[in-house]
This record gives sequence, C-alpha cells and structure tokens, in this order.
Amino acid sequence: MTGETAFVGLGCNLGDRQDFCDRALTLLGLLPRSQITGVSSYYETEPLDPEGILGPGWFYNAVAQIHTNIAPLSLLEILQETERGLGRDDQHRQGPRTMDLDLLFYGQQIMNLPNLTVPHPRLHLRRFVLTPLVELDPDWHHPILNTNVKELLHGLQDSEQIRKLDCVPGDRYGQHPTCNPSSQ
Ligand code: A4P
Ligand code: MG
Repeated sequence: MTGETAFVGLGCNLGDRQDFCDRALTLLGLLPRSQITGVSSYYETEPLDPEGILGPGWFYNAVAQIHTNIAPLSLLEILQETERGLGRDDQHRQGPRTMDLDLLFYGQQIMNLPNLTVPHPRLHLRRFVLTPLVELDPDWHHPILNTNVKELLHGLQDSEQIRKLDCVPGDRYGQHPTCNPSSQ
C-alpha cells in the first residue's frame, strides 16, 4: 500500500473542547486519499505557556494517526483550513484556540521548510503530545533524535499536569455524552 503514516496533534482550550475535538476528528475522517488508523484518548492538560498568551483554560489534547497519500505541504494547508473551519481566530493565532492541528510526524521524513518543520520541532518536549503518541504507537521512531516516543516520554523531566479522560473520542452525540476527568 502506498502512502505514509502521519500523526496529527489536536489541541483546544476554548469553547466546548470535547465538541471541537470530535468535530476535528470528523473532518480528518473526510480527508481525501486518507484513512484514520488510530485515535488516542482525550487528555486534559495544563497549558504550557511560558509567554502567558494562551489564557487560563486547560487544553484538550489528542493525537490522530492517519494513513495518507496527501503530500506534507498540502496536508498542512488542509489542516490550517480545518482550523479556520472550526473557528480558529486568524487575527490572534497565538492566543486561546478552538483548534490547533499540528503535523507531528509524516512517516520518517525530515523537512525544514519556511512554513513546515517535520517532525514537529517541539513534540519531544511535550507530555501532552508524547502521552497520546505512546498510546498509539510506543515504538514509533523519531528520525532526528533516533529514539522512540516511549523513550522520549520516559526522559521527560517536566511537571506538566495531564489527565486522561474517560470519554470516547469522536463520540460527539453518542452513547457517552459525559466526559469525566480521571487521574492517570
Ligand atoms: N508550522 C511549522 N511546522 C509545523 C508543523 N509540523 N505543524 C508552522 C503545524 N504547523 C507547523 O503555527 C505557527 C506556524 O507553524 C504555522 O504558520 C505553520 O506554518 P500556528 O498553528 O499558527 O500557531 P501555534 O500553534 O500557536 O504555534 P506553534 O509554534 O505551533 O505552537 P506550538 O508549539 O504548537 O504550541 N499547552 C498544552 N497543554 N496543550 C497544547 O496543545 N499548544 C501550544 C502551542 C502551547 N501550549 C500548549 C499547547
Ligand atoms: Mg500549531
């Protein structure tokens, strides 16, 4: 089968966070020449915000694994279009956001373009990215750091708080309407 495995990070800290994540997954499921092959749990995460610009709201974060035949730059464009479709404020992109979609990995490709860096340059520092990645594929290899995501997570020395949520990802109006935080 041709194509690549891509991992897309979802992040929302504004509005109905579960609903925005569910809607983002629905839209990712409609990507042409692509198929979602895995979705992590949702995690509620403390904002990592050294510059104090993201607002007080905790994030919902998750990662989707996608098998895709869309080229990386086109995929980035579609992700940005999807963010806009979900109400991301282009005037204040760095502030609180209804949806941030980051291309974390695109197969084992390494890219350093003006508007696209892959693997995402900060993913290895972030518990809110590594935890859902490990849930999906602990052995996934980081082509620059030359180790897997499980080892990267174990090596983290931060104190970022993150809680796995009970809700079923993508189950917007389904049988599990509530979403109760539970300690990991
Ligand atoms: N860009 C380059 N490479 C990529 C890539 N691999 N994926 C460029 C996506 N975009 C990429 O992104 C800024 C620019 O990055 C874009 O123009 C794109 O061409 P943006 O989405 O407009 O803004 P941003 O997301 O605020 O910036 P950035 O630098 O991606 O922020 P981060 O590093 O993603 O951090 N804390 C918690 N708990 N949970 C979060 O989700 N997110 C952030 C955002 C900070 N703290 C957080 C969370
Ligand atoms: Mg982003």
